[in-house]
Amino acid sequence: MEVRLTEALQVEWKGLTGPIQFKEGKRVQFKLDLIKLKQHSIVKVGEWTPHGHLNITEPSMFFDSGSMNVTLVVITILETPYVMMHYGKNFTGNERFYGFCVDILETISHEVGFDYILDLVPDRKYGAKDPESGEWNGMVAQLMKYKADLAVGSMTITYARESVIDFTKPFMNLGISILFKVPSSEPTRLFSFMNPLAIEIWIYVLIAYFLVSFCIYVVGKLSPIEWKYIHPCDLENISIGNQFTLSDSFWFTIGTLMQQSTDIYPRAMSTRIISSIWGFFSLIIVASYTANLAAFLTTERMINPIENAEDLASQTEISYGTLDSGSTMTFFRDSMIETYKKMWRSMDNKKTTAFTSSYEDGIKRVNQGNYAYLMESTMLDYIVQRDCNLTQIGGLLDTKGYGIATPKGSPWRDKISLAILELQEKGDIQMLYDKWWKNTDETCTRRSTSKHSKANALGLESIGGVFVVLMAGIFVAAVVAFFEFWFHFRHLHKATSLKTSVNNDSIQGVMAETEWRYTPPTRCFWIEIFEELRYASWCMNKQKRPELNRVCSECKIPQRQTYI
Ligand code: CWD
Repeated sequence: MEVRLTEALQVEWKGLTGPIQFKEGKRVQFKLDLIKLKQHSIVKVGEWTPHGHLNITEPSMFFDSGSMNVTLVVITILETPYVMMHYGKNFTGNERFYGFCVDILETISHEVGFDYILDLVPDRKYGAKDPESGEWNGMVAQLMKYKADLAVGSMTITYARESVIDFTKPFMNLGISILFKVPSSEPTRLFSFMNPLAIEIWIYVLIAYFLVSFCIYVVGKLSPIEWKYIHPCDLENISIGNQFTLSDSFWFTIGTLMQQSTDIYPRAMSTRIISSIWGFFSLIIVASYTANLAAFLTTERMINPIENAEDLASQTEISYGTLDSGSTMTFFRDSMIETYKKMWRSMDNKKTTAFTSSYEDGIKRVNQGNYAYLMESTMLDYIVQRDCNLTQIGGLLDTKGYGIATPKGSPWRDKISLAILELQEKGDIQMLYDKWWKNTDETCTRRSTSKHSKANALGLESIGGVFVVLMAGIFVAAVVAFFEFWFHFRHLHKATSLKTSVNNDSIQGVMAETEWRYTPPTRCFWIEIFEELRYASWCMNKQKRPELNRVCSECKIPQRQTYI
């Protein structure tokens, strides 16, 4: 053995377990293994060093009983129907407790093989971390301090908790939802008949009515077929009139909309197109209105001021809150979603009123009105099945599960997780759920929900297409009217040109003396068309249509023609 003695009373040599050093008479640089005797072996469970002191590397070894006759300390919290309590002298120890979670615990204890002492958590809290001090409270703190082996109840598995304690596999899945008072039914109003269509549809129908009436008036004016002789037998009196006067156009469209016929019958292709499209439009609007009116009359409409969390966040009239120091509260506190952040700010500002110490307080406040309670859906289901004045609003804001909590590294976690999976697969947990949620006499009978109106005012998204069809129809009719006008005018122009040239021969004979020569029309056509359009748009109906007395400066022909 080689022993080296250095200055300052230091000695160092290599032993069987490695280097051995002494400094100033004390041993330095060494490590002690902490071992545990198991049934068949010795297991290293930690180590001790002069600097780091004790470091337990296998904490689970300290929990492993190795025997079946172990009694675990289980803490819980009262929460109907998970854990409830019998009060009175007749009930002592575990007998005091009953409920869904108590049944699960009992079943698991038989499966896994342990006894337990069930007791309530002293501060009656599930457990939340104080953001300032970093301290935990409730059942989580009890487990962290190893004051209990298990925490059983409606304990939500969360990320923050999972970092300080362990959870088994979830035995129930849930999410946060909104508990609110059942909305009152809407009072009947004098103008309820307007409800089937949204207000913007009424406005658009009115606009469409004016537009179509005006279009039919203009198209009627343009279309030559709509002009007819007022006195067809009086050859001396060549008066022509148009059946689509402004007032008649309005009368014709309202008649069609009201599904009544009028004595005006469109004769031109263009006016027929526009009339058919308006007829189709009227049919759809009237049919939709009638069908939706029936739905509105046969169902009871409910006034629901809020429909989801966004509605809650965007108003200030209805206050809302959660259970204090629970996972619902921490969900809003830690959320990164803008709506939930906003809700948290609102709740945090009204700390004293927003948070309740028990969910019963929350329900009481909801029943008083103007308050929404954000709570876990499983509990919410239980409540709404029993209190017909309360209802769930919207869906779930998140999804999570309830698990049984253990201290970090507890050997019971995996065993209980296995037992939970087995109970789930066998359907035992579902049976327990039915027992505590459904098979009781406390459930209330709700009025048939089919009576509650699902009828909504028809909006642009439902019948907006018919307006598009109408616009397309007006466009087509306008194009057709233009062609009708064009072809008729060309025909007319040709006829008058022919007549003029015949006349010109004789005029030229007369004019030859005055040395005037007729020049064939060039820009005359466009001036004529302009004149004709002006006549069509300004001519008041049932007036004697003036004979065209166009003195066309371009053509230099004094014309006096009768427009037939
Ligand atoms: N908890 C909660 O935060 N909200 C609720 O509505 C109910 Cl019923 C309970 C507590 C939660 N389960 C937790 O573990 O913190």
